[in-house]
Amino acid sequence: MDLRPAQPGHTHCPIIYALQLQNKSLKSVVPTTSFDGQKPGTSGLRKKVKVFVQPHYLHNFVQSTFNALSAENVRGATLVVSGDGRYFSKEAIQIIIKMSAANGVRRVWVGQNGLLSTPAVSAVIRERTGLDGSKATGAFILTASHNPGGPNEDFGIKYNMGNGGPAPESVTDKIYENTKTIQEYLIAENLPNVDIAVVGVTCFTGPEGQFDVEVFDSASDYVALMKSIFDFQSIRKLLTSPNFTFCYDALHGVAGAYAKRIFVEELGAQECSLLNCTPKEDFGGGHPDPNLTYAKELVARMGLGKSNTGEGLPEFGAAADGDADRNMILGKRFFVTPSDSVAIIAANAVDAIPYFSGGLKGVARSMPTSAALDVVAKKLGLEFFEVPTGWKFFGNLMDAGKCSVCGEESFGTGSDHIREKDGIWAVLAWLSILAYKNKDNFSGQKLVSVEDIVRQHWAAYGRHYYTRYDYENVDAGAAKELMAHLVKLQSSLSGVNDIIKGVRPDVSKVVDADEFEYKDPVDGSVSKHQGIRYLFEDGSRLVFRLSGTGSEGATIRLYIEQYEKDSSKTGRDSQEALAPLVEVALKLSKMEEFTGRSSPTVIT
Ligand code: VG1
Ligand code: CO
Repeated sequence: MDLRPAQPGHTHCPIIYALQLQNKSLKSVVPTTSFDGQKPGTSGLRKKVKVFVQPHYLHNFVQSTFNALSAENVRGATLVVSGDGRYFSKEAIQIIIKMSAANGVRRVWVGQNGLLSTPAVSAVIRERTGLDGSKATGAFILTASHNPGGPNEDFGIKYNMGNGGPAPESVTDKIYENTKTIQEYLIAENLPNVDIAVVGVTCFTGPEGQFDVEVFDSASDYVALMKSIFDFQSIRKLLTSPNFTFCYDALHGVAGAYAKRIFVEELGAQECSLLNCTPKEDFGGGHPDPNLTYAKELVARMGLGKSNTGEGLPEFGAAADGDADRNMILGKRFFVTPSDSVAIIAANAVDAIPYFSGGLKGVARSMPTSAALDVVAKKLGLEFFEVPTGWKFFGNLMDAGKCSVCGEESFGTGSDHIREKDGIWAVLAWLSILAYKNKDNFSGQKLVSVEDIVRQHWAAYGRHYYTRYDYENVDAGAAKELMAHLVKLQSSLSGVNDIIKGVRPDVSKVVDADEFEYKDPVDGSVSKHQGIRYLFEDGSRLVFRLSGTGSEGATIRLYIEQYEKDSSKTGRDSQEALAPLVEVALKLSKMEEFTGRSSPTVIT
């Protein structure tokens, strides 16, 4: 082996080395047998680490993915491989590098230390040009998102396409079919491990020809993209204004790698505004899910906890999940529901965010997300789409130029700047709105607050009271039975309305009930069984879905929504306003009877 500086032309970057193997590395064809249950869910394959570390388990899934892609996306291709840094990522990256070499991939790009947030991967696929002028064709993202990490917790992997978005169902279905019949995989076992802690290019003579691994800075491409979207100067003015205080909690996920660069270095926030911003393999033992239950420290800091003195609370708080595609937005003692958040961003985007100054192309939400966005779309005359849960459905609309801003109730918000939801983008969007609303008021006594913005929005558009009940790790058979029961009930609406009248005569009546089915307006593909809906005369909705991201048992999600147009009634406590509908939902579904649970695991 000889270690020498990279070729001329790369010398402007001082830390690049090319490691040339004198002997070509060999390709092994390893016989294997299939594993059950390698079906990608809402967002990739997620299982316990103990499952992933079984011999051949990861290999089978990676080879099944290569075999599902068209030849030009493998042979000679450039792949991004990185993730949220959770336990087992480092080992998985080396395995995928060796399998890529054996499958004829030309180069693999890895974020330093294997870290890239999900939105940063999307940005890298779309925006980055390699040192030799190459562009990425796809990515393996190593994350189980908001699920905990560590030797006894979850690992995950998903494939993203050349547009930067998650593989569509046509591809994930093919991957799953391949996992059922796989008999062998290819790997260059004697390819040395690459040091992913050091930025630089390593060149190998792989079994299929030249093969390079480039390790690059995890944040630069993403930071550059954010600077092209937002007015950093006006956000900086807000963040450095003496009246404004800020707090960001990365829950020890990969968002920490971006928060310091963007909020502190670029925008002038104080370092002490960052909480849990060192990425950890086990997320510090926590559940990296940005909601009122799991983001405990932030919730307490923002005065939403039980023991709060109300002294010196920050004006604005936000949190991210493990892979930094989710966001929770908080004001002082105030929670913004994600469904309201996307509606408010859409309503203010053109004024407050330079990227949208030419107008919005259209907006979209996932089916269970509240209809707050629908009202904005109607008022602004924007094209509107309702898609199934999971970000992959937004991608086609965006590629076709039909959608600028979109969101999900599950703390996911984003735009067509990439093809994933984007946690830090959402925070920058909110800071932009705050900066815009306060532009003539920075030195004033009191800033326009997050709460003011939300209340003004309700006054103008009405309020969608909204809550979600999650029943985690329920017996899978019981969950299926509950869903089957709900579908059966739908055959007689008068029967449904009799039950409702018996439980809560003050609740409006069901006028329609179905299982949500989606026909993609761009490619015509149809997705069935995307959630059970009960639609009420007054615009209220109950939705039931089984989660597609859990790793054990089943998770039942119950989404509850009620619209209030009367601006004198938009200030109620949401759990109190929704109590009658909740009661109806639990009775209709026989929740306790089927699951044995008298209360949900998490309420958001
Ligand atoms: C959940 C959310 C969904 C989101 C998905 C991936 O899926 O409900 O809205 O797109 O997670 O987000 P499910 O099938 O469990 O309801 V992430 O941040 O986990 O990639
Ligand atoms: Co996530």
